[in-house]
Amino acid sequence: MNPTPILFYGVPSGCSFGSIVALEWLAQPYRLCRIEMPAVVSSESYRRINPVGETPSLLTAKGELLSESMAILNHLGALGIDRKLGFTQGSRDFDRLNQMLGFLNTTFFSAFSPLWHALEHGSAGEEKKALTAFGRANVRKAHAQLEALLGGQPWLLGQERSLADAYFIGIARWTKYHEVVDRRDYPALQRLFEKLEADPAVKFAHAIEAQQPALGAGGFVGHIALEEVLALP
Ligand SMILES: N[C@@H](CCC(=O)N[C@@H](CS)C(=O)NCC(=O)O)C(=O)O
Repeated sequence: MNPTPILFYGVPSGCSFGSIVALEWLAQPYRLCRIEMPAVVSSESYRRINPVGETPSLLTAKGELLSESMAILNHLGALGIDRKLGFTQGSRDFDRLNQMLGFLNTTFFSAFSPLWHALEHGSAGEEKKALTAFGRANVRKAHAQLEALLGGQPWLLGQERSLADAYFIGIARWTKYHEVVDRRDYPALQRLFEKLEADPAVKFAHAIEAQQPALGAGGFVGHIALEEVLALP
């Protein structure tokens, strides 16, 4: 039994960043378990948490394992309906959130896949050139599409900050990692990015990843090692 949820987040620069931000916005007690990629995420030990060998994963308050960002974000959203972190299934807001999360999880996230592959699998020569060109074109296209979806709105869903913004910021920073696209060519996205970077929960998530002192909103009750989680009754 594990009454405090545990988020397994990946470093460096995992897409689990968005789930950390979401937990901070939810402001209910949670713990974090740091997973190094690719060494630990692909280990037999971690595969007991997530057989796919990816982060994020969540051990919920009911002691159930959940993986996939969309599932985790929706789980957290359901716990935060009263504070508008999530919405009732079947409502227009729920549908709009899911639509945006779907775009981010498939088109926006996947656009970077060729670049990650080239980086992590030591591609060289013609293969690296092709992957990089493909990735760059994908990332540019996804940025143009998201810029159009955002329109003149302050946040991805409109007037209010949502889980989509939390997930966006964890992926959007990859442009720097891969030195691809100048976000200033997408002014609405750049404004959103800057606004989110100033958010205390985003600052907290950066500090956690960098193993710096992190000032949270009060929900974070500390780290737990993977071995300790696996030994939980
Ligand atoms: N479909 C999964 C994808 C998760 C995923 O690809 N996570 C990456 C980090 S962003 C990972 O764990 N990669 C393992 C590795 O790099 O070895 C989701 O949306 O949560």
